[in-house]
Amino acid sequence: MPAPSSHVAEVPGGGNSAGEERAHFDALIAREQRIEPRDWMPDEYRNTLIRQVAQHAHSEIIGMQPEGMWITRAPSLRRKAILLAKVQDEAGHGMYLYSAAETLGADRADLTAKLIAGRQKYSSIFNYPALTYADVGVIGWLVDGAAICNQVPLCRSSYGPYARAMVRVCKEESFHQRQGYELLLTMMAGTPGQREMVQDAVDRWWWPSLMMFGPPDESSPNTAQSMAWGVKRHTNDELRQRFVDMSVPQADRLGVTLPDPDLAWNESRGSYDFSEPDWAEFAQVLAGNGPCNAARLARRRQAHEDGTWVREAALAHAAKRSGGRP
Ligand code: BYC
Repeated sequence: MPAPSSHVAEVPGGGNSAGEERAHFDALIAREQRIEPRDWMPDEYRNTLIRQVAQHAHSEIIGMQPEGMWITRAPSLRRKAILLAKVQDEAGHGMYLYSAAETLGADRADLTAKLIAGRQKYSSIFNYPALTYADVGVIGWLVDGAAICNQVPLCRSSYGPYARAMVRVCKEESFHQRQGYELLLTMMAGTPGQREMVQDAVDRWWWPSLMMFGPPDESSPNTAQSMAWGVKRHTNDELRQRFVDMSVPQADRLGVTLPDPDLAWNESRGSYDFSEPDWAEFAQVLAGNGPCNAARLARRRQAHEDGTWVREAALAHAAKRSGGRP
């Protein structure tokens, strides 16, 4: 189905003066219609989107690393094929998102340069190590599960190219979550040692997964404005609660214990109560001091350097085909 159009004719007042353009933008947002690359938009809106979309793209690309190292060590051909497909999907998500950032005027090479110089963020979750094959399952179940909670509402984000990219990304994330859960169900039906590996991985990934949703609402500097613009549709705490409510019955079905002694159903709220993640640890990870920050950036930097000849060859080929025209 086509996305709602933001064509000028649908909102009276779409004009050329600065005031009229601002009014047109505000009217599109108020009507929950999409902003498209051709539309005028305030610099702050553009910059917020470039910030979020670039961080999102970087997360997909850096996010290939924790699981990627298990491709050559997968326990069977079937598991290897599944994991290869998943990690390739993440690369594809990064590419859609860099393309969405380009529609805002960002330059892909510049975004990559900022990432590898440590000047742009990526999700905190990928600064934790994947220690056993059970981590592959738990990343699929919890990390992709958290990503789905966060990203399904982004399919209704006000910026058209970002929202449309999210539709395909969410379909693929759904497969990613299921393959993780299916792997864990298989391991839980295995030996006591396999069940211990799963529980250990759940203990390590639960809290970082809750941190993926960002700081608590009262200390989130960007949420209010991003919600007013329809860039975000829910606050960080709303989505975190949704994720906990979704995960508890899934943990019960698996037969694992979530590592929070205060996790309890709250009848009056119709939701689970849960403890606060360690926000001091979150701040440390964002400051570059998580267990794997240095290794993740070093690996990304190396991959970028190793790919120099490919970029040069592609550019030379494109120049030759265009006969030297820009
Ligand atoms: N990690 O005011 P706030 C995947 C930053 S990958 C790092 O709440 P906002 C997958 C935040 O950027 C999917 N930084 O900000 C791939 C801000 O810093 P700046 C990744 C974080 O933007 C491979 C500051 O803290 N998903 O699925 O309103 C394998 C204050 O925060 C984090 C996305 O990127 C964090 N966790 O909300 C498997 C989703 N949280 O920029 C799976 C798209 C916060 O002011 N992004 N910060 O310096 C979003 O929805 C929002 O940007 C956030 C943060 C909810 C993350």
